[in-house]
Amino acid sequence: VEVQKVSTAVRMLNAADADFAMQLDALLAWESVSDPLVQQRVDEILANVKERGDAAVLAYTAQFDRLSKDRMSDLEVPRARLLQALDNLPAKQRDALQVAADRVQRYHQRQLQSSWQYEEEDGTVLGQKVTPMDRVGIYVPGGKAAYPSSVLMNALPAKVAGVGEIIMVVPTPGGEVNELVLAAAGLAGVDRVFTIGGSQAVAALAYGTQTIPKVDKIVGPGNIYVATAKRAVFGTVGIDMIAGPSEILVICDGQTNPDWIAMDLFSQAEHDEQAQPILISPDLAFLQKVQNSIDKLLPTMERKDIISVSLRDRAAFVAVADLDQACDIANHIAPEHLELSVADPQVWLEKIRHAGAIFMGRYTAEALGDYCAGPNHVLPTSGTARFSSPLGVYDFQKRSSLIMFTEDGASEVGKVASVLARGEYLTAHARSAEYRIKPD
Ligand code: HSO
Ligand code: ZN
Repeated sequence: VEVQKVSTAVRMLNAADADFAMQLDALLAWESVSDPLVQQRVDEILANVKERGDAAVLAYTAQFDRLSKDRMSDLEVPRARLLQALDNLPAKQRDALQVAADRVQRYHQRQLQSSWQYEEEDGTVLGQKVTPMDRVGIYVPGGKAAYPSSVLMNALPAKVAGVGEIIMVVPTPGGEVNELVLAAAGLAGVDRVFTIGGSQAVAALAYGTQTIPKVDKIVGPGNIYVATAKRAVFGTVGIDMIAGPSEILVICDGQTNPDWIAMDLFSQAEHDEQAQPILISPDLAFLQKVQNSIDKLLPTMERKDIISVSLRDRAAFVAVADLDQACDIANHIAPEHLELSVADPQVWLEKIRHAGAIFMGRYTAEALGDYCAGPNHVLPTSGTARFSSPLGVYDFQKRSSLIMFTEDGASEVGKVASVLARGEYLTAHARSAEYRIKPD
């Protein structure tokens, strides 16, 4: 048997190198796997569920999750069972979950948008009416990737938005349920839970079946089958983002305990072999110290196998001239998580334009944000923070425009509409407006 050496030396990039930009971009490149075979399989599953409903979902669940039931209702977890799971948790876990939920709820409360109207001089009223969605679906992965914290992060913003009904799906291969996930669903106020997963669950939520109600939007992470299915049903329903592997970018002035920084990098690396931890510092000696911390700490980590692959394949230390340059690089990367582990984070915050979440100061470990700081941990990855935002209450609210003219207003604005409509040769439009123009 070959003894595998755990390679822990993180690649070192220097921002002063001529080909630094190329090296960095090569490292950032991450192809979201799109497999034509998966696509074909998913299309088939979607079509089948659309046509046959419950029967198809039951068959796929038996096939993929080794869970055979006669009726769809046997795959529903009653709300009382969720509350029982919550009750049965050790007090310490229940309390922690409760504190996290309270903090997340309080933070998201601030994101609520409200309706508004204003009146113009002639009495014309314009405005925007904000409405929550009627029903949303939350996909929760099963097995090892089942995170109760993600149940809170997906369900609570919907709850705060005032969504009428929250339907959760979670695969339970072999019938094995995760009590913490059920408890989190109970706490977050999820209305109905079905133990189904994969593309068949996405299809059931998107099209509705005899038992599973059709939702308006599907959120939550999942494997390639789930992601492919979500992409395919987009348009029939809304979806949130399609997330890539987790990323953490730490900018450090060299004055933080190197063990802390090493562990912060590990904290995202342990999610996934493809997770990306990057550390930027103007202090070369500090980078060496963090490398020493990594060498010391890695063997003690439960998930050292995953962490070491992430470190080997996707991590980097970047030596920069100063913190200004560090911020420029951070903006180029647009990381999911950015730690500003520096003396004066508010000063450097000014320079940061693209990041999913910004963790300010030496005490602010990203892990706190993953669980209980309050902001959402569903964040844009793979540079998409350039144009998108954390999951929030606004993702579960939509807007309708409001327009109300008075007789005078309709007459005046109607003249403008008439001219524009005739320019487009749309006579019905023009005449509809002209009927309401008052004769002089
Ligand atoms: N860091 C993950 C969220 C998470 N961490 C859940 C722990 N549990 C999102 O990027
Ligand atoms: Zn995490």
